[in-house]
Amino acid sequence: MYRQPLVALESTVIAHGLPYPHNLDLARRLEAAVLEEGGLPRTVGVLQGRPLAGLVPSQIEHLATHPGVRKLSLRDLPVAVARRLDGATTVAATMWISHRHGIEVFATGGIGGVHRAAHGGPSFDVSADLDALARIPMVVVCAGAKAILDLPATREVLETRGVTVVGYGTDEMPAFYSRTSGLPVDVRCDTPEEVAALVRARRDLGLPGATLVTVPIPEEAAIPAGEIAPAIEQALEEADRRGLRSGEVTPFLLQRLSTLTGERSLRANLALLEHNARVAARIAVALAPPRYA
Ligand code: PSU
Ligand code: MN
Repeated sequence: MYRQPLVALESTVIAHGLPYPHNLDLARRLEAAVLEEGGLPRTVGVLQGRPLAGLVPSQIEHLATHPGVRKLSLRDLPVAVARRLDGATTVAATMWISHRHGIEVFATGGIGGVHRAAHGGPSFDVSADLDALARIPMVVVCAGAKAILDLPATREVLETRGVTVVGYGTDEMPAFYSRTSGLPVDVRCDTPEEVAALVRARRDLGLPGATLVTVPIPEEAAIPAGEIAPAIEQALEEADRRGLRSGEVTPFLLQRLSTLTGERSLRANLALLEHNARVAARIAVALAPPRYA
């Protein structure tokens, strides 16, 4: 069977990660970027209880504009299906639906991970994304884990759960807004073909779980870690004071950061998302065998 260069795109970033109209514009730009690189985009979401991989423009617009759209992680998927709800899918839920649709490559911004502890003790807020990465055999292209998280702890969990972390053109895991984190990757790849070879090896070994391709944000959009750190601290304090929990935390932090940085973090987020979509498309093309006329 001919393997198509399909690239899954998530919808939580559209519905809950970015403000309107940037979100809708970005959703369209991501699909265009995948097409330009020779890939076939498939934006994933749930509409009236149907898990779909390949939303049409009116469905994407619906997710980008309606306030009642839920953020769906794995645990929420059966609820949305049984109750015929509309929902945007997180990295974890997007992986599940894409995998069931035979899609192997997926592009996002930053994965979820281990949240920082609020008062010294453990927070136990660990994104279901990490669990999905440990169990679902896909190639997930991202700019690392979101900088609002405990990055060293997130790195440790990826190691424990057997996720191979690739540095795309780098020896260090990028830190979302910043290009470096001081944390090591498992292997560096400089071309889509090198990534494809790793993915095939993982497939042949029958290993569960993902290959996580971490791509540094484009230089011109990057924010040095020292510059973004005070804004992150402030946003975290505010989230703590408001007693935010569960899925509310990440969208609140991203939104506050955007305000606190004069939208610099928003521009960085948009730039890295588009770049990741391009890299994912190139990897999908490298994984699709050549077609003979
Ligand atoms: N990447 C972004 N912005 C986002 C996300 C990823 O650039 O908003 C979303 C993804 O859908 C990811 C989710 O799965 O944030 C993590 O949420 P939580 O920390 O609640 O698991
Ligand atoms: Mn969480």
